[in-house]
Amino acid sequence: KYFKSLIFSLAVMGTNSLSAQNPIVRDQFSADPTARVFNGKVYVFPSHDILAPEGKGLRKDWFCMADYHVFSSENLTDWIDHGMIVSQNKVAWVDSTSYSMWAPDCVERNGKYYFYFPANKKVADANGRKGFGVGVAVADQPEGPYIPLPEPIKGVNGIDPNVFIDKDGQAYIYWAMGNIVVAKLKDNMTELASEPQIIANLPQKGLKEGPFLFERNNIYYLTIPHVENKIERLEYAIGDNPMGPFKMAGVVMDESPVNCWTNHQSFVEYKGQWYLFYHHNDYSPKFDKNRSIRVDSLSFNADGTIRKVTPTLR
Ligand code: FUB
Repeated sequence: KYFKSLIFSLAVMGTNSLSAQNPIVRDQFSADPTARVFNGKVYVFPSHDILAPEGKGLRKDWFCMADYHVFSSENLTDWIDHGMIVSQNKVAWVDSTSYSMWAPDCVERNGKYYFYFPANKKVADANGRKGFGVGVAVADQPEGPYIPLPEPIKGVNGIDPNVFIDKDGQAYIYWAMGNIVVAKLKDNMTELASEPQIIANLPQKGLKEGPFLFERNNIYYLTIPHVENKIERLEYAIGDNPMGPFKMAGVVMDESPVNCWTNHQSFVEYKGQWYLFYHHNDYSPKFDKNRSIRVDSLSFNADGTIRKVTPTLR
């Protein structure tokens, strides 16, 4: 389970500037990385891309994901794969023939770890909706074991959950379904405390997935992939409230120059340095649904705007 990135190296290039040899997971495909700092270590919760198994009636040209692993590191060089934490076969509400375990998140509250994941539902809800729901699995440690709740979160129909706990203790959940949606979470972290609302003032087109919100110096950054011409560009909007309104503020990372349709981001501060986690199809140049997670350092201008990150692509 323990592996060392072969040529992952960190080279100091100036104040607060590091470049890394990527990707960071090399023995399996991984995507949609959410990085969190728990107990002095960085934990990364990615999706786990696989090739569609034969004989299951699955599209060969689409995303295929059956489970999640979690990885941790104390130095961003040596990574431990803690193994599978949640699988589609073990979640009561998930259609285990769908291979649809897309981008997840994990947060800690009062010593419990809440892992949020989207997947296709087995049965339609009271409103007749099947589609994607968002489930929660709970653990006492970031590595697990995680116990999935028997039902998805009521009122959340969509993909790519992201949870943010503000300084006053209020938790928010963001997700995507046509638009970017936000709602407050109850303290139990598993039920909505407010009606879902579409985040106002964002571009009308091209925001389909992957919201990730973080706060720095009282600025709330809503980061998001934006697609205008087939390939996603990582952008961000800023505001002074977790529910918005937000104002689009710039680009964090340009579109892939070599045709990876998706990108998906998370931001974390670790030992005084900020990092952007994202993905690219490093090990699958001809099939961009088999991706690999990456990390690069990130910095801010004095006014709080984000300096664009150039990916350390090979
Ligand atoms: O990994 C499947 C989907 O692709 C994610 O949910 C999106 O964010 C995109 O990365």
